[in-house]
Amino acid sequence: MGPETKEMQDRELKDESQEMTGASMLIQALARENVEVVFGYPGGANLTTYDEIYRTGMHHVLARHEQGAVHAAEGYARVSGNPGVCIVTSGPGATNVVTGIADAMIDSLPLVVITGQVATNAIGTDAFQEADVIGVTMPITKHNFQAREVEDLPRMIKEAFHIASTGRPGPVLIDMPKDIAAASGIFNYDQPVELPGYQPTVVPNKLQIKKLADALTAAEKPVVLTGAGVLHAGGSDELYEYITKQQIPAASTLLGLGAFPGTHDLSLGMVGMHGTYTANMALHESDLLISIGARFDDRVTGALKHFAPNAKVAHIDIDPAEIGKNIETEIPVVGDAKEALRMLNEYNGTPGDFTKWKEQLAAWQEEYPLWYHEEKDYLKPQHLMEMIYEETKGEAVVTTDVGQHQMWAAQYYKFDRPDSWVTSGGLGTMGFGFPSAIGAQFAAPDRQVVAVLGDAGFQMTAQEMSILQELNLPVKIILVNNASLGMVRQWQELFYDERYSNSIFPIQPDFVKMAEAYNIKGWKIEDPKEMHQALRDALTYDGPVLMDCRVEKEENVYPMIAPGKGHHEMEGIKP
Ligand SMILES: Cc1ncc(C[n+]2csc(CCOP(=O)(O)OP(=O)(O)O)c2C)c(N)n1
Ligand SMILES: [Mg+2]
Repeated sequence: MGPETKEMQDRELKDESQEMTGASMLIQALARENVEVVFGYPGGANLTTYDEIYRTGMHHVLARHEQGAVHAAEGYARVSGNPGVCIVTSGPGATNVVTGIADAMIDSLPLVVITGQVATNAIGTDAFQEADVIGVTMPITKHNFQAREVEDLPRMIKEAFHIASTGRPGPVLIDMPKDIAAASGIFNYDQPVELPGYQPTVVPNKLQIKKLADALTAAEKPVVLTGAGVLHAGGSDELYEYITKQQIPAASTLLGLGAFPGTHDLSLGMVGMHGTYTANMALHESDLLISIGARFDDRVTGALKHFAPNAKVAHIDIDPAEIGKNIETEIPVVGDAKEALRMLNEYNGTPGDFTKWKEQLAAWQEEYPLWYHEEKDYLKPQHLMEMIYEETKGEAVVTTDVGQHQMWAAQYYKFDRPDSWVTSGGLGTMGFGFPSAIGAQFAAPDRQVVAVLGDAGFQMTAQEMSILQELNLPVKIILVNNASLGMVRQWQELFYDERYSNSIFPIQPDFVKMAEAYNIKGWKIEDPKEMHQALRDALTYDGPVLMDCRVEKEENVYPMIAPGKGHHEMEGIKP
């Protein structure tokens, strides 16, 4: 795959305290942060930086649109656990990454985004390609900087990586004016990061841990809700020990899938709008809800007035602002999920006995599993997901776009690993799935990466097929083609009396030809009988593939909690 990733690491690091340009400082700093690859796009305001990239041979992947670059950086961050890095020019280059920055912010992904800026003396003059990126990204970054003196750069970059990757991870932006990139100064990267105003609490309060352990002993119907915070903390081993030792049933948010193995007996599946009946009812009936790194998003809670009416709520989160934000919390635990779980595992409380509760949950699982009508003449998208799961043996990295296919992937691919699921949960960004698969493939060059995409979402960032072609990245694109904005169509069917306003495509491109234009192998599958073999061929094909899978157009995602309804009011459960 691609150019050598080792190049950067092997590149000689320049001596400390050497005089160099701002652009050179940036590249030196990235090497010191062990950045393997950056995703970006050049332009007038960052030409000096790109000249430095040229001279040093830094591993840079040229996206074909800045949105592609930033989503690739997100996919890389999600799978590698390290900050994704993105370099773009000023003005339109910078505004093109705004969606990805907002996406990373709400899904807590560590990013370092370097935007070019017009020269310092032109800032505020409406100069060519000037945009107030600091103003625009203030509310959607964990922090942002504008370099005004070249010697500030090393400190800012070091702080940017520190802030992006510690505490609750998130995107940090450095705006780098053109003259600062060209100016010379002394590079000093050895100063420690000193941020008195930023000291995330990692180790939770022992008394709160004890309170939580005692509450579990007293509980009869406990349930754990795992969120992405467990994944960001790298705490899935500790989570496994906690859940299995204490024998607590566990539900997951969309973004938390894989933190605890989806195929384990204690796994209840996903909660929320399209979660499983059992996971949602478990929350509804529970007397102790232990949320770990989940933030009670409205798609998870349903109507707040009905949410977990009998439960005492314990909430472990590294971001204190999340605790009590949406849900009243009896046992707040501020700290890193891995650390909190380690402390819970060490605490020798009296174990509870949840046998009756688990029997009830097992009965629901038996009676109301995920289900769909099987049909001979149409390919069922749910069946497609089951086939992808089977053919990849659950070992692939799966990325998705946003819509029905995303929900089916979440429902039917049983994620057992913590590093295999890349999806846009909070922002729900169409166009995310394909470029994030490219980033994921860089983070896991030896793994199979499957991009499960909607026919509409794919068209938002399809130009990144150029990267697959250029680098022969073996990403497998599976288009779940229902010739519509399926999720919009579903809502129009259910809540707008079937007035399908602008949600059904009257025409579509020939996706196979589109793939072929990029020298990518394309398949179109219409006959459901051919699907399984074709999928097998595609997944074992040596190189990038696009499969245009024609699925039943009118299929809806069920079960479902309609807007304004509670967990106990799911529709479309198995009759
Ligand atoms: C950038 C963006 N614009 C609009 C939406 C609203 N939206 C959510 S799902 C959806 C339909 C997506 O269609 P497709 O990608 O084909 O996926 P499907 O639901 O058909 O599986 C739309 C328009 C969005 N999530 N993101
Ligand atoms: Mg669609």
